[in-house]
Amino acid sequence: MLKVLLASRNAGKLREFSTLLPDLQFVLWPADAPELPETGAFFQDNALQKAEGARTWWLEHGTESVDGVLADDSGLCVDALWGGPGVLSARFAPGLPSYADKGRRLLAMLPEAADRTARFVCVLAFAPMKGEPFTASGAVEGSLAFDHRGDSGFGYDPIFIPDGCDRTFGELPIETKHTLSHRARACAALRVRLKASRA
Ligand code: ITT
Repeated sequence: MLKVLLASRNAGKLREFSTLLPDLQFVLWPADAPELPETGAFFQDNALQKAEGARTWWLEHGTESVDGVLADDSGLCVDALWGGPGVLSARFAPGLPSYADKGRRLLAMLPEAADRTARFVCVLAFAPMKGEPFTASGAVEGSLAFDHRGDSGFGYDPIFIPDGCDRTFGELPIETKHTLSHRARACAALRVRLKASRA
């Protein structure tokens, strides 16, 4: 079983990875480790920056040996906002305390007749302790709800309705999210890459 350092502090992502990648043994990013910079313009840049930054830090400060480092950069891209908040999803409306408030603020930015199409995007970067990092990505198409609905999942789940459903990710069972989410698709692609790299 691969032992992997998970370079994320997002509790929602951590919960999902333990279900989506059951064949990996995770070591959590320590509470006293530094914030990982994510200064890129694209999800891919940020995912690689986090994975490589965490690998460098772990090589010097790590308390146990791991096979590699996994990082996730993801976000909600809204067509009427020219793809925003996108890579800035975690930094959107920084003055608002909760994701419920951020979600409502995002919905309020859309004029009533606006195109509501949107997608969640996830790019995973895996940096082996020895060797070149690689990425795997996934997306799920959908639309923005008119209200904040449901409290399942995390982040912007309560305002996003995946195509083919009439409920938000906040209302759908987590098992349904795991069959079609951006992160589920990225994890499926990652498993294929990991398998190929070990063959
Ligand atoms: P780490 O960098 O420590 O992993 P982060 O929360 O800063 O945590 P990102 O920079 O990748 O992570 O930001 C992701 C943003 O997109 C954040 O606001 C999430 O709430 C949101 N997001 C990503 N995936 C999501 C999902 O499956 N459901 C709801 N919101 C999601």
